[in-house]
Amino acid sequence: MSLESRITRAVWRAASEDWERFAEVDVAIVGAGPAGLTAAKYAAQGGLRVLVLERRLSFGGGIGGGGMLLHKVVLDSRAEPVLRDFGVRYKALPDLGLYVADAAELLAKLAVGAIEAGAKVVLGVTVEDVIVRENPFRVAGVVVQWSAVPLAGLHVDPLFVEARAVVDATGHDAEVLRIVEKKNPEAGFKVAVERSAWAEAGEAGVVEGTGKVVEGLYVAGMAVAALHRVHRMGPIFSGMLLSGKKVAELLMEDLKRAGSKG
Ligand code: 48F
Repeated sequence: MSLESRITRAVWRAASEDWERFAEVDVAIVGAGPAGLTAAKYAAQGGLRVLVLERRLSFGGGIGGGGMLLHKVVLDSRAEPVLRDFGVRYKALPDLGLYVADAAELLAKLAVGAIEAGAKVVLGVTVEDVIVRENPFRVAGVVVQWSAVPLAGLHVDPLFVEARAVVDATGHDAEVLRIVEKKNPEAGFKVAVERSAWAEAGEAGVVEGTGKVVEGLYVAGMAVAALHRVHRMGPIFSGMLLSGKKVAELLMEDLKRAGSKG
């Protein structure tokens, strides 16, 4: 057998084994930014089957751009336990009451932490819709498509991932929430837009607003700001990490009660 034919067989076989497992998971997290990756680690560590679906061919979301393309991100002492759990090194700036970390290290270690805890991260896929059930209304999974398909302007039917819980961790655009709101008015919530910058209020508000939106659908990270009209906060990431951790804890409570499919 030629090397070429073995390469093709290896990719197909391993990918299809994975996708067969992805057909049904405990948690589908949309977006591999700071909130999504943090949620993925803690939920997987807690024994849930977690799949992270990321549109781009890279992870980290808004981390990589640092602050105005400078390669540092800001955190504060509230994020310290999470930084320690992921092994992210940081520098304290006592006169400013802040920590700084390298953007590249933060995004790489969040991804490593999520993957090593057992979460699967798939790149290059876009969530374009959700699966729903009615009476009572609930979100029962996501509808996925290769990101290249919409870019090419092709009409191709997608595939499905059934999930006991879906987390919108898509950042500023709150894409999953907007899709659910637009297509399912009976879901009974409205998505607005985030408010202008107020770092302190934004950091607190994102964590506070993290949680269940409707049955089967949760929100974490900057998507919370769009839902609850929270202020933006710029390149400080404690709120994103704590929001990810909070949603994982809620998922474990809610799903473990019903028993994991792990
Ligand atoms: O934007 P993003 O980093 O969201 P986050 O985790 O963190 C926000 C901060 O980065 C920053 C901030 C805080 O200081 O203001 O913006 O809330 O990551 C969101 C990820 O979701 C992907 C997107 O490519 C990005 O990597 N994404 C967005 N929509 C979809 C998606 C979709 N429909 N399907 C798959 N991935």
